[in-house]
Amino acid sequence: MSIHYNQVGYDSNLPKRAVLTGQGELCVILDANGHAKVCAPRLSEPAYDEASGDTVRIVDFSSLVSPGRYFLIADGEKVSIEIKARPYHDLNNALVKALYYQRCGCSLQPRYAGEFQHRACHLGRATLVKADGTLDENVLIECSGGWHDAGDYGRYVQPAAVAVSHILYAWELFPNVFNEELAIPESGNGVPDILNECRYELEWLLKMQRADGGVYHKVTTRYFAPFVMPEDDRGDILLFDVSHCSTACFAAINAQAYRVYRKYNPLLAERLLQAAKKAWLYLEKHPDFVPFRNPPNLSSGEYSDPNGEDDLFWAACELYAATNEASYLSAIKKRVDKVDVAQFGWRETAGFGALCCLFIVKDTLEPMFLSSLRDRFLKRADEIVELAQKSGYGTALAADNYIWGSILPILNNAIVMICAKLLTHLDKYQNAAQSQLDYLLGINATGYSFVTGFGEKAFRFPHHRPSYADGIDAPIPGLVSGGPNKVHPDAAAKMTIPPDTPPAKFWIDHTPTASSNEIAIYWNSPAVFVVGYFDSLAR
Ligand code: G3I
Ligand code: 9MR
Ligand code: ZN
Repeated sequence: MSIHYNQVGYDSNLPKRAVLTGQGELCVILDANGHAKVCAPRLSEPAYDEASGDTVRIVDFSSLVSPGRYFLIADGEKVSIEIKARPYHDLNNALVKALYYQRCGCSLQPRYAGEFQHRACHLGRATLVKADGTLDENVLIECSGGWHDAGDYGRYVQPAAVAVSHILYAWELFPNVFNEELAIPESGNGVPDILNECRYELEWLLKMQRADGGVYHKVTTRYFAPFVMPEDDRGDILLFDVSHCSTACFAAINAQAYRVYRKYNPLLAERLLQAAKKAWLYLEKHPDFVPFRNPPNLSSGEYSDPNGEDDLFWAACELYAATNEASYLSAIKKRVDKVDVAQFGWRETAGFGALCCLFIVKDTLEPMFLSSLRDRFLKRADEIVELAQKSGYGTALAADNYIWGSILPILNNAIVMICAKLLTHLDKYQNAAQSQLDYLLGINATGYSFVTGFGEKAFRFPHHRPSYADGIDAPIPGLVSGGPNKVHPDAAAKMTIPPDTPPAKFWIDHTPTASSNEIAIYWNSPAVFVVGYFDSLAR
């Protein structure tokens, strides 16, 4: 396939491009009947794309603005493209609704889940595992609820906190696009469904806090479950020790959620804030940093994080925003120079703290502090724009950085550029961010749309247990693939993808390959931010 295009559609008012791997011979755009030539697209000079090994040409048809279906033809190939007034709205809703399908500890009713209904899962109490891998039967807690993390059925605190934060920041910065009901059990209760859905995760997170404020790292079975429905995963439910980073991320997300939910539910908001403060106090009492490690012979996701300063920075920012207390401000200042302010991942989280300073509490910060943070943030954004410009496909990822979940750094970088655009109003940031949206929706070297159910050639075989085990052909819709991963291929990827495959193509739409085709809540959530932003531009 030679034409790589945005399979979900193009916004009438935004720049429009496709990428060709052929010569671009006889490149035209025809009307829906395939007769009249509606525009002669502009073709760029060929450029070599290191990550894919492709030589590519960019087709620019930004001048085409009338909504409708068209055919893009080049090199003897023909694809159907669509220009719309509001192309990303349904996608945006589906990305949030996908989290409903990840709910644990409740049944998914046909009314909300349709054919993807299933019975309640993982309801048992969780027993604490000690560092040596033996069980501590004295600690048995009720911690049902929350979202399954990914294609597996584990529930992990840091990924959860980060996923909710991407979504709550999307809500805080572009509230107008999240106003529709999503057909979830809480719909119609007077609270926007995006917040109803996040509350499901937040209520579980609250259960993960110990009485002294520390927060357990995760709750999972001993090993990853076989490919069965969640209610058929009957392994013992285990709770893993309190960890430093989980406690800090918990403090951060609860303080942010306090701010967001205050208006809708003051009692919930107060619980969230108290929990956040308690977690912070715990960290003050236990300042020694120890990264979490899986106990021996237990193999669910480790999510080991070697550094807690970024998470403490984030927590301090959100707590400062919630309370305006000077002690949190000094905790921010103590760390701000040590963290990468452009990171929004499960491991590095300082970007959320930066957003809190730059957008939420900017008026209460000293101008010097604020302008230096802003400069650092914009410098990172400029580096990312440059990275995207080096790529033939416009992708903001270096060729050697196609890691496990490469969609995360790509969407992470889109978030940075979107925020830079909000800060400066410069189009260069938005245009480069749009190339990452295009990447997600088909302008990538694989030619697939990385969202299930969205796009002519959307991926269909996620490493996702329910999508496999439910007996329905189609995968659950609105799920985001981790994307190409040449750095850490698993056995299934090694068996099915030739070793000399370039990084940006090191992906296969094949259920067994966890290392490249799994889905995860924290891959959907940055997509909610990015797609939400572009949806907010629609007129
Ligand atoms: O820490 C090292 C670093 O020192 C080294 O330089 C670098 C080399 O590339 O690797 C770093 O560690 C990597 C780590 O991610 C942090 O980026 C690991 O090798 C890499 O295997 C690891 O991938 C993680 C993967 O789990 C395997 O543990 C992904 O980030 C993470 O998203 C993924 O998460 C899984 C959960 O475990 C279970 N649930 C599903 C979820 C999604 O696949
Ligand atoms: O299915 C598991 C997936 O959800 C995890 O993200 C991944 C993390 O390493 O592991 C997968 O489980 C595999 C296990 O690690 C090794 N044996 C094969 C399992 C299924 O692919
Ligand atoms: Zn479950």
